[in-house]
Amino acid sequence: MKKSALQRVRSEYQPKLPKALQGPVKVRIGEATESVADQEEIKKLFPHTYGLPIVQFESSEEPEHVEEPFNVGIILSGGQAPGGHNVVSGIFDGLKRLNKENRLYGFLMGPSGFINHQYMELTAGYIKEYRNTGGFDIIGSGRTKLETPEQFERGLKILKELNIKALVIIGGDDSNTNAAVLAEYYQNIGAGVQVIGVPKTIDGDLKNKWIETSFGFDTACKVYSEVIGNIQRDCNSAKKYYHFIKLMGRSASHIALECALETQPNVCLISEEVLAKRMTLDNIVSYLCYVITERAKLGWNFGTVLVPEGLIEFIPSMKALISELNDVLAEHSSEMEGLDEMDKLRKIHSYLTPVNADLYKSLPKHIALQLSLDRDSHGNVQVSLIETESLLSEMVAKRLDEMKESGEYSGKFNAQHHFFGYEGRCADPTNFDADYTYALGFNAAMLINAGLTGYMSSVRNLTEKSEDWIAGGIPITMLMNMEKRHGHMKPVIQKALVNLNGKPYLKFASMRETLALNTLYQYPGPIQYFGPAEICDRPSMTLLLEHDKDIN
Ligand code: FBP
Repeated sequence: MKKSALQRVRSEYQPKLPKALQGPVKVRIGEATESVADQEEIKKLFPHTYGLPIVQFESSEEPEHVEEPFNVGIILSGGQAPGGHNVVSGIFDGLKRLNKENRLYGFLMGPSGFINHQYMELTAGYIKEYRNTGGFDIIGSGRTKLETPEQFERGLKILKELNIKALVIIGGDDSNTNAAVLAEYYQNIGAGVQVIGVPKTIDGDLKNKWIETSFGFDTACKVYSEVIGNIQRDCNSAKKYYHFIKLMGRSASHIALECALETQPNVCLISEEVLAKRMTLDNIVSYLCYVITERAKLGWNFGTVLVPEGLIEFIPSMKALISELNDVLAEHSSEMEGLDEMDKLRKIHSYLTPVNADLYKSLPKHIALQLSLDRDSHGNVQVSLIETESLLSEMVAKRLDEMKESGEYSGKFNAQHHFFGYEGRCADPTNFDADYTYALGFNAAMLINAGLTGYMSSVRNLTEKSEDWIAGGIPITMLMNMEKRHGHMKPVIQKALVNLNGKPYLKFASMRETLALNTLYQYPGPIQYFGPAEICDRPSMTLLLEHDKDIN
């Protein structure tokens, strides 16, 4: 693999570990836990892995106790997130510190490699090429849902063949839900296999007190913020376009909010607020037109609008439609096969209740079709395929035309559309993500050595220096609740959405009107790997604000 000059130097970077993981560890057992909701149902579904205690690692004077060398398997699951390669490096280094004979196997292309027995041994020489790089290409990733006993049994066969005693699943909320189900299954049948999860997702929606952020969020937001800043300079130079910028994040608006704090655009929509205020599509369009007409009065026919990817699902009327569409598509999928676009729309329309049918019909055809695409393997609408940014700008343009006719608006409106998502998912991790992911991986090796299963690797205190980070594990079941998926109630990890009483949102809300009616863009510039810590190691604004830190 030919490396760029930066990659060559960057590959030498040695991620920093928390003090507790720098030498032998001992385990401190904390309080027993409960799931975030639906305790009785979750307890019944996870009799062996429910209610386990939180654990924390501390430095030990005693050498680590490792009876026999052991083997570990890993799966990279779901969307790519910067730092995945360092999780693998961290696990590898942790295993080798415990015993030089320990081995690490990677299942190829996500959970399907596990089920279909496609794997490779990850050796020191192979891993070296991937240290501190972005991407999941070290073994590939995939979205196959691990959920049936047949899949678990097929996986167990290869685990036994390779003498693997623990499986690490590096994934988001859905993949970690699968990790919990698998841990419970193996525990129940006495398979002698531990399962450990690692919190990954650029979306930033897998978090709580013990998982302060999911890995990849920091890097992805910094990449998007750099490009949004560049667009804002362009916008402010030419002064002739409104840029509608959709940002990944599936349901939650954490990425949009973080980028807004970093770049100070004229508008940033927050899906969670839209839901809380029960806003309609029409209300959103009215707000955008208000900002555009007010700016036009000041002579400014340009601006930037950040749109979270999941917005459409949070508009209550759209949410009701999508929820019914999910059920209709799940129940009648076979009838849709082979239909052309118009017939598919007609068929779906015929199954909808009158209110939803009317709304469905009123949408531009391309948006109705995008809403009717197959769900992903976890039953989620593939929001990255819905062009919300163009839906909004089309509706705004139409409304502004009407306002022009009635004399309420006399400006010019030209829109540009952007969607930033895939651009940031495989960037080389920031120092923060490089250190965090390496620590998460190393820590996972320690959780395995402690004999734990059904746990998620937890490294916290992240706004402090990395040596002061706190390492340990939390039972995955404590993150779970019951939700409807594919038409059935299922135990799943509850998504952490933007908290409207939280500091990041309140900070943005306090600036919103000023940002809308002025031009106060910030230009964060590219990620820096070398230089002063305040530039290179600074965590996300979201994390800083959530920890009562100053962001100026
Ligand atoms: P994960 O939850 O698996 O980390 O993926 C997040 C994400 O990047 C979302 O932001 C986006 O909606 C989705 O993946 C896109 O999925 P795909 O890579 O399958 O197109």
